[in-house]
Amino acid sequence: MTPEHLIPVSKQLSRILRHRPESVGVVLDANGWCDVVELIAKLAEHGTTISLEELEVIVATSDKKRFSFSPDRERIRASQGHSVPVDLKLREKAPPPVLYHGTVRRNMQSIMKAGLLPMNRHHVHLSPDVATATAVGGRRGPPVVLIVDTHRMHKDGYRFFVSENGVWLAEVVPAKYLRAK
Ligand code: HQG
Repeated sequence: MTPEHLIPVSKQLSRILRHRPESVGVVLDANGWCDVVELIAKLAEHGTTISLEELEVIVATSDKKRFSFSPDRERIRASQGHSVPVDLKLREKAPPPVLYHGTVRRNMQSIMKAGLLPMNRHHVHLSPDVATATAVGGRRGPPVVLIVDTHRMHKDGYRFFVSENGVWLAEVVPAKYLRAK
């Protein structure tokens, strides 16, 4: 678990590395990587003082392994969840027979009509089990869990990807593959 005092920094890192690098003046390369030294310097300029050791603690303890270092440890990136255009070189993989998606009731009418769409992110995020989907949906209110017939989707030619931190991703999920749990 990420130490309590580093959680706000971890959330700020998610925001910077997935959505708003320009908010602190860092640049992500085509694959989403950001120079570690530059990141620490820019964070300091914007009022967040963090050491390399603390950054390493955040990366190592993030419950969902949200971030990773490059092999030479000179760069850092978010493993998934981006809204900025980056190519994560995701691995395409055959999915398990079912996956789950956690959402909230107010989205249901639109989802059952249009299917699951990536909205602001690059992909639709799917969970491997009901507990995870319940937690994802629960971020926004009383959760509703959908069962995705990934077996049939895959057979019908839809592609699935897994991020470095084990999140299942799809480009879309048409409504006919969804049913409420
Ligand atoms: C909904 C967190 C209306 C969708 C989580 C969701 C996850 C639609 C919202 C990860 C829709 C998008 C991703 C449609 C989809 N009509 N609503 N047609 N299609 N939606 O945050 O899956 O902690 O982009 O149901 O744990 O909630 O940030 O996706 O409610 O793993 O690492 O539109 O983010 O991880 O919301 O969450 P999001 P998500 P982190």
